[in-house]
Parts: sequence; structure tokens; C-alpha cells
Amino acid sequence: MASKKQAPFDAVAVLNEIESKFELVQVLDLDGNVVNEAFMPDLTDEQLVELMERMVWTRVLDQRSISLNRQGRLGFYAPTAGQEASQLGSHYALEKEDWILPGYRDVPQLIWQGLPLTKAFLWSRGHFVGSQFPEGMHALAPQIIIGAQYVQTAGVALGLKKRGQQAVAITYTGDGGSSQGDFYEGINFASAFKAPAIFVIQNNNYAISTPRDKQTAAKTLAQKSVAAGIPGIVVDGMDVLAVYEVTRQARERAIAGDGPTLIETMTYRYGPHTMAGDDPTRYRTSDDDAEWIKKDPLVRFRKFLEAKGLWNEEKENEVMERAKEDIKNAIKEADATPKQTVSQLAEIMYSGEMPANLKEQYEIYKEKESK
Ligand SMILES: Cc1ncc(C[n+]2csc(CCOP(=O)(O)OP(=O)(O)O)c2C)c(N)n1
Repeated sequence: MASKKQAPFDAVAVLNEIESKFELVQVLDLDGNVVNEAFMPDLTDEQLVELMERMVWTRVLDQRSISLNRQGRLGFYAPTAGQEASQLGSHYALEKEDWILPGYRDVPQLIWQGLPLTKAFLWSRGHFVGSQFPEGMHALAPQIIIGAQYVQTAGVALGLKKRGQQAVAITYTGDGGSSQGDFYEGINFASAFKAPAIFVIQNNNYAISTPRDKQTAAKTLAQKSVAAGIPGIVVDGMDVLAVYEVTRQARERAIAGDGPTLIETMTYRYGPHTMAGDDPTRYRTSDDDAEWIKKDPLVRFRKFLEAKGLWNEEKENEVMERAKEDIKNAIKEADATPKQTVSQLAEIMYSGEMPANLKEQYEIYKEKESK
């Protein structure tokens, strides 16, 4: 056989080129200075302060939820401290008519979308009243199945488009979720139909104990957008202004009919994965924690606001006290909510006829529970 030397294919060069394009977007540096004026969002002083208030309030909620869980007064809880900029910055870019499809860690976005805190606590306890959202609140209950919300978001977004509504559907998953089949199916379907969706990957470096580098060989998670034919962006998830602006622009594109965007927020959860026994010291070092705490979203934004004369210790204490009061009242109300019964569970599952075997059990419980 004649020996002919073939030209090497240059797909590696293409890959390297693509990967090099996904650079981290930032607005604030660690000292709260604006380092990217062109990207600075157009927010009023009142809005900037409101964003900080929400982050401070949510940090207190996280601390109190952890202790309530330890006292046995809450059920499922996935800590949020460290992820406030990623969660609340993206949420702040939304409008009331937009739909949120959260994961289990995204309860703060639901609260700021209008979910009463009492209901959030009841959801944590597994009480069905916690999943009955107020009329007109556009959100689904937090998804526990990793990645499933990505497929659902493609569907909700397509529905909004078909109805001609000026609204988007936003969803959140973690770095682990970006390895799921549902993740790829969701972004691909939404892309093909130019559905007004915003897909957020909150990359907090770990899927429980599995590190980010075991999820994929891809340099960034945002570059997964390329295969779906949609724009993707990596943003500093500890920088609330950068997350807000990236999400706002993604929303604008979606509303204009230009389809979905994939946003990767680089963030960190300070606490355990959930309160169900995870011990992060087994897979993270205190140096890792210290590195990320230096980037803390509240510290950074506080410095920015203080330099503008918009924030001080007194304001911060006020918000913290308000949060504690809100939490105290909400947990009291949750405690006063009648316990759910087995028969109620069956009733809310079926609006019509129940299957015969269930009906039989239902009658037994109904009888028992009426005493
Ligand atoms: C389909 C599915 N597989 C496995 C699990 C168990 N599980 C719960 S949380 C989790 C890790 C998810 O990590 P990541 O997506 O990075 O999100 P994070 O919790 O860090 O926000 C796993 C594997 C699940 N809930 N659903």
C-alpha cells in the first residue's frame, strides 16, 4: 500500500479557539470597584440598595434555616450562603410575568417572586400547602430530580411563545446538573424552537462531594451552549451586578424572539450540600473555603455601596432585625398550620376519579382521620 501522509484534522484547534472565548464577565473587583464600566447595569440608587437588602435578608434566612433544621423545626434544607449574588442578581432581572423553574436550592428566588415565607417553611417540611403558590405567582415548586427542570423550562418557554406572551422562563441547576441528559435535551429543544428561556448553571464547584473536574473535560460549562447553537456566557457568580446584567440581556434577547441563553455563574456554597448529613470537610479544604470567602458577594457589594454613600452598618442591622422578625412570625404560622392528612394528600392528587385500589385506602384513612 502506498504510504501517504494525511493532513491532520484541525478540530483540536477549533476546540481550543472556542474554549478560549468563554471568559469570565465581572463588573466589580473584590474591593467593590467597578472594573467594567461598559457592563455596569443601569440601576437606580434605590434599586441598588434593594438588591443589597435582599442579599442581607436572605443570608439571615440561611443562617436561621440551618439552626431551625438542627432543632428539628424544618425538614429538607439546602444552604444558600455564598450563592446570593447568583440567585438574587439573576432574579432581579426578571419581571412578574416571567416563570421560574427552580431547583431545591433556589427557594430565595421563589420568596422574592412572592412565595410567603411560611409556605417556604411548609415546603421544607413536605407539607402540600408549601407547594400551593399564590394565585398569579409564576413558578413551579423546586425540582428535586437533577436536571428535569431544564426540559420543563423548554416546554414552559415554548408555551409562552405560542401564547404570544412577553415573558421568559428561567431555570437553575448546578454544575452536576449540567451532566444530565435532561440538561442537553432542554437547551437543544429550546434552541430549535427559539423559545424564550434562560438556563442558569450555578457552578458551585461540587455536586454533593463530586468536584467540578469530574463532571466534564470541557473547560467551561457555558460552552455547552455551542452544541445547542445558543449563546453562553461565564459570569462571576459572586458579583451581583455582573449576574444581574448578564441575565437582563439574556431576557432582552429572549423577549425579542432571539431564543435562549445559557449562563454559567461561578459561585460557591459555604455550607453543606443539604442538612441531611453532608460533611464538606471530607472533600473541601479550609483553604478552598477561604479563597471563596474572599469573593463574598455581600462584602463586595457592601464596599461598592458604602463608597457611594448608599449603605452603612445601621441599615444592615435594620435589615437583619427585620429578617429575624419575619422568620420568627413565619415559623410560628407554619407551626400553627394543621398537619396534613393522608386523605388530603390523595384528594389534592386527583381532581377526578381516584383509581379503585387507592379509593379503598382513601376511604379507610378518611374514616380514621375524621375521629
Ligand atoms: C436524577 C437525580 N440523580 C441523583 C440525584 C441525587 N442528588 C441530589 S443533589 C445531587 C447533586 C447535584 O449537584 P449540582 O447539580 O451541582 O447542584 P448543587 O446541589 O451543587 O446546587 C444529586 C446527585 C437526584 N436528586 N436526581
